[in-house]
Amino acid sequence: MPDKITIAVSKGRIYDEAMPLLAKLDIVPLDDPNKTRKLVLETNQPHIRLLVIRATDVPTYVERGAAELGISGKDVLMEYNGDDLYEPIDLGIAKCRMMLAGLKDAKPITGRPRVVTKYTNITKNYFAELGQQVEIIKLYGSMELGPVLGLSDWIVDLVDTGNTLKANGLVTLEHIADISSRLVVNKAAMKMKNATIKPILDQLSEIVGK
Ligand code: PRT
Ligand code: MG
Repeated sequence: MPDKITIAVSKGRIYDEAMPLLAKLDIVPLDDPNKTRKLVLETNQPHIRLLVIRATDVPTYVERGAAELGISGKDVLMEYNGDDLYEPIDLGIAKCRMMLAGLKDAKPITGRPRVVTKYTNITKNYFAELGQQVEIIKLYGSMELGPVLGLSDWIVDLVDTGNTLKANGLVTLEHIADISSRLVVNKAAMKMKNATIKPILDQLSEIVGK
């Protein structure tokens, strides 16, 4: 009997890009999260189910063992301070960059630069390494508005095409990190359910070429 496995994944771009990978392992959900209100999706494999949750909650579920596996953006993992998680595979999906950005026609900054972001830990660590004093202001969305409305000098956010920045008169200033989604594994489950988890890891590594 294979062990029961729960895979935590967020709806949206990660789900959309992860499902083709799982399909190559013959793991296919029986419901479409965009068409059902179910948060737990059975798959064609009776011992495997998907948990569809907020992106920022994936590490919490996996670290605490509520899910054995998860698929999570590197941005979320960098921001999350956990150590009971293995991060064995870069799946190479949902790629983007973590960037520092500011107004295209910015006035010179006087005093400590103010930075709006939802990634306060990443931002704090980034500027600490540079030895630069900044004031970090937490927002939960629409970070681009910070500099436009004079709330901040800079923003730290994810950038893909750059269209969102451009539409708001912002330009990138510094590259902080390359982002993609990673497979994460609960440490205890890695030992206890190794017979079931190891083949999944091996197949995924092979598929993504790592
Ligand atoms: O939507 P919800 O609030 O539930 O959660 P979420 O916004 O975290 O989920 P989702 O699905 O939007 O993003 C989940 C993950 O996708 C992130 O954690 C990243 O790892 C990854 N990802 C990849 C991105 C992007 N690319 C991306 N471009 N997440 C967000 N964006 C946003 C960015 O924040 C900005 O607002 O898209 C905008 C920029 O895009 P461009 O193309 O205009 O540059
Ligand atoms: Mg979103």
